[in-house]
Amino acid sequence: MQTGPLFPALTDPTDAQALRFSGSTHDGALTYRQLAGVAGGVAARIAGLSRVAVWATPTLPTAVAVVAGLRAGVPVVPVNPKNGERELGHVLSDSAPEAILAAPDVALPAALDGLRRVDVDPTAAPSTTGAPGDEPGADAPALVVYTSGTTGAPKGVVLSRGAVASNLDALAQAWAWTGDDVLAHALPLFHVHGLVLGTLGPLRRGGTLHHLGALSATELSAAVDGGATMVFGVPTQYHRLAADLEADAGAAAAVGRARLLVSGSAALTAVDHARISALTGHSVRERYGLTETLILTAARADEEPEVGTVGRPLPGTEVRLAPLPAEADAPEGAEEDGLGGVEVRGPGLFSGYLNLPDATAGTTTADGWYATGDIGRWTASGALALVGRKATDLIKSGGYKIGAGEIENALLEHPAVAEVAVLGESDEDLGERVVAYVVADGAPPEPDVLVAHVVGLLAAHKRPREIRFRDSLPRNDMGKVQKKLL
Ligand code: MCA
Ligand code: AMP
Repeated sequence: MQTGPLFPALTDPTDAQALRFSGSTHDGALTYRQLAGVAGGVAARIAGLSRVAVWATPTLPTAVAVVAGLRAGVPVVPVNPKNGERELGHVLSDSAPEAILAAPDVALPAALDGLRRVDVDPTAAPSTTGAPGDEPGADAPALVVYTSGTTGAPKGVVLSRGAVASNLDALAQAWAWTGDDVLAHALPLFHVHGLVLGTLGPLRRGGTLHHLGALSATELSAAVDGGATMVFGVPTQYHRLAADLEADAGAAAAVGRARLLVSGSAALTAVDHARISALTGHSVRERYGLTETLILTAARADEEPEVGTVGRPLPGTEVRLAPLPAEADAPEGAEEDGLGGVEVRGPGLFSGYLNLPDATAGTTTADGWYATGDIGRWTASGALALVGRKATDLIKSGGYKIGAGEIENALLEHPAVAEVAVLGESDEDLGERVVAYVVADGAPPEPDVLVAHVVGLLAAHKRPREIRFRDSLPRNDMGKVQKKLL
């Protein structure tokens, strides 16, 4: 459990580099001394607030704003700046922040007009008010991260300071991650992967984050030549990087000089694993987690990973496989011995869904086990292999979790849509892509009209990549759509 400050390196800061952002409109870098000063200034302005939102562009001001919130002991709600009108409205009304933290030159949407704006300028003069007082304890909330469920609007996952700290410390053990490491990635800063692991991770170690803007061969090879030692990415990024590196042997050799490549948020295919390995000489380490649980398992840096697995449970985290109920929407081959529902118990678990006590109560057993909804099996070496998910209503596209119900609800609001079923189909680049089966009310509209309707309400990455019109949808005796038959 966390004791002491979340970021020890900010307590007695040095001139070592903490943050570096390149490839975006807010290029820039801060040492620990500068970060302590600037974040301290912002922290002083928000101290005492109950919660703040951060306009989470992949930029230096976002990282500073989140550190400021954590230093001030004010829970932070990172907001996806590409949210559609509907998601943004929901996140704001549900999380009720008392201020929005953003870079000074960013134009914010009208939905934020009523909120106090706190400009975060990394070049501002450092705080003269000195170090903040005592930090809150391990149980205090650090972040509220919004994530899609199978139905309804996204839910706010409350993550405590202790959960964040203990999970990062366990990952540090697995990957021999120290203050000497420079982590390179190009992940968004409103999810656990890019924000907790990718930003708070290096800062907790006293090391460096180098955010690249995009995980291209050019950016990444230059970053490694400039000292980056570790790389994080989602499988879609590694898939695209492999294609880039196949055309650039020099860049592939440079990336090979990094210490560790890590993939997560979705499954890395064996093909892309082999491509990256042939190009760089590195076996990519996979790790597995959920917003609600943080990271459960990881392939270790000091062991050759078993391809097709997500490694062993992290120190301090228990993982078990529960028998699958007979009626579970199990993936093909589920009858095979050894498959079970992945459950986890440990210090990384969330504190609950914001404002949703009933939904929260259903997620964890009395003795602390959380059912992930994923299906897996143990391999002989004790690593976890994931084979599927119980719900057909959750889609993982490019590492983003997308709830089918949210898109179905949006489509049903269109007058030309009578019935709809949304599901994920396998996609080489995105892992899964969103497909909508629609029964039209009258003459079927142009597919583009329905896609534009969804984009008007939700983030563009949730839009259907394909609309397929049907005369009817297959339903069971209860009237529930049987997506497996589509
Ligand atoms: C972008 N687009 C997408 C996706 N991303 N469509 C479907 N699925 C996606 N994932 C759309 C955009 O809306 C846009 O549409 C067009 O593609 C190009 O957008 P752009 O921003 O240029 O996209 P990109 O740079 O190609 O993005 C691909 C990406 C991105 C880098 C793979 O999806 C990404 O950053 N994924 C990471 C997700 C992530 O961090 N997940 C962590 C959550 P238009 O042209 O219409 O505008 S999971 C988690 O936190 C747990 C704990 C874990 O295990 O890590
Ligand atoms: P999220 O709620 O967005 O954090 O997504 C969590 C889900 O991502 C998990 O329940 C898994 O289905 C999936 N996931 C995360 N990491 C991996 C991985 N390494 N391999 C396969 N699936 C993963």
